Amino acid sequence: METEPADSGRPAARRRYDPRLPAPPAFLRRGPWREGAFTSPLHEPRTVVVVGRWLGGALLVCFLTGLTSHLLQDPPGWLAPHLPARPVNGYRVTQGLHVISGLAAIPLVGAKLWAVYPRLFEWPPARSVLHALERLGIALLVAAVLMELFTGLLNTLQWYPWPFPFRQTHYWLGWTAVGGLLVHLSVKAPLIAGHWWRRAAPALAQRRAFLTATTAAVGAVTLVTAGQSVPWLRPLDLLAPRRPDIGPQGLPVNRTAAQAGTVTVPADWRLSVDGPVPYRLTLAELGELPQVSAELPISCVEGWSATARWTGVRMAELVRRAGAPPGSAVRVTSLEAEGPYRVMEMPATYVDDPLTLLALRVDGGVLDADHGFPARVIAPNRPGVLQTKWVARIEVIA
Ligand SMILES: Nc1nc2c(c(=O)[nH]1)N[C@H]1C(S)=C(S)[C@@H](COP(=O)(O)O)O[C@H]1N2
Ligand SMILES: [Mo]
Repeated sequence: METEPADSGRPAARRRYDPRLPAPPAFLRRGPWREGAFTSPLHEPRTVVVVGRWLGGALLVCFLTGLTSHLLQDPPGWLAPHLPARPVNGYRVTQGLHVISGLAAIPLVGAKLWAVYPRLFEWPPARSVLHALERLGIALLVAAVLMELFTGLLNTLQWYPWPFPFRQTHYWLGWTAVGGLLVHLSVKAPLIAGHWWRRAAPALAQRRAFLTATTAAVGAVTLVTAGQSVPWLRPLDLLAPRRPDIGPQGLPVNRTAAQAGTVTVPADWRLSVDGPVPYRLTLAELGELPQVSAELPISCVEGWSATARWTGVRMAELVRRAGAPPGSAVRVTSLEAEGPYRVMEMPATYVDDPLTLLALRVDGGVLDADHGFPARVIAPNRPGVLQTKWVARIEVIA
């Protein structure tokens, strides 16, 4: 083990205050402001850079997959017609990565903040206007990242204990964090470059232990939660809020029929299809149309995903029977009285995909009430929130 040269006999008890700058007033030199308040040798740039690289990687993956999710769920008008219905598991993978990288970032942010927190008690608090702005920027960055991780974690628990809308807030805070991160990286670029390579810093046994512990924490968090979206990690899925195989018909439910207030489907239920040639069908009549089966996942924005074998009528077939040409988009309305997922619009790429179904059955059985009986939408590469349950009406809109 190497130690840094130290006159006190203690490794790396660095001088707190720059002798060229005004010292803090005597009454302040207590607690975290006293000389020698921080004794760990790990409050140093190499440790910060190594943890920062991992954290930066996790945040980058989290941001890009989050952006993907946002665009798939709520695309601007110009983008909607270009969203791809393939790969079938695309959204499952990106959303799985979003939650995995976000959870991994939690221990990483803890390690990173611990390594740098003595800087909070720097003296003087700001050396110049520019320095004050930089510190303000870091405060904003830290606040945005912590809020993102906190709201995202609670979202996976389906817990929304705040008055603001989750998705928009999470989206704009994501941009705030990325903006703050880019400024931070450019300001710190020389420092980062100077400590990027191992040879630039003295080897420290404590650093190695700290980095190993951080890696272990990230590994543990990932292993006990990733099973909610990665099938072969399912047996280890101890801490994730969902086991993707627990629920009616072996599939989880995000919002039950009771929660949605549609427990009873009217006895005279008919599917209405509106297009150039509108028509209505009973469940029995729907069952007489050509039935198609497809292996498709439900990938919830809240982090879990599960694949099932769905059987029903192709959306394209229903639209064709209404006299609409290929390339038509539809609006689907649920029996549900109210709720953010009652009405859903589906661009033509999904409508035309041969795997997009109005499903009547799952894994061989009639749909459970909680999975959307009598009929639900299931389409490839789409967020779970758009897989509308308890369908009442399909309208051709373009
Ligand atoms: N009408 C309606 N459809 C809905 C929902 C809803 O609340 N209302 N929840 C959606 C969400 S968020 C998900 S993840 C999937 C879950 O489907 P499952 O409950 O069959 O697993 O259904 C979607 N379809
Ligand atoms: Mo969901």
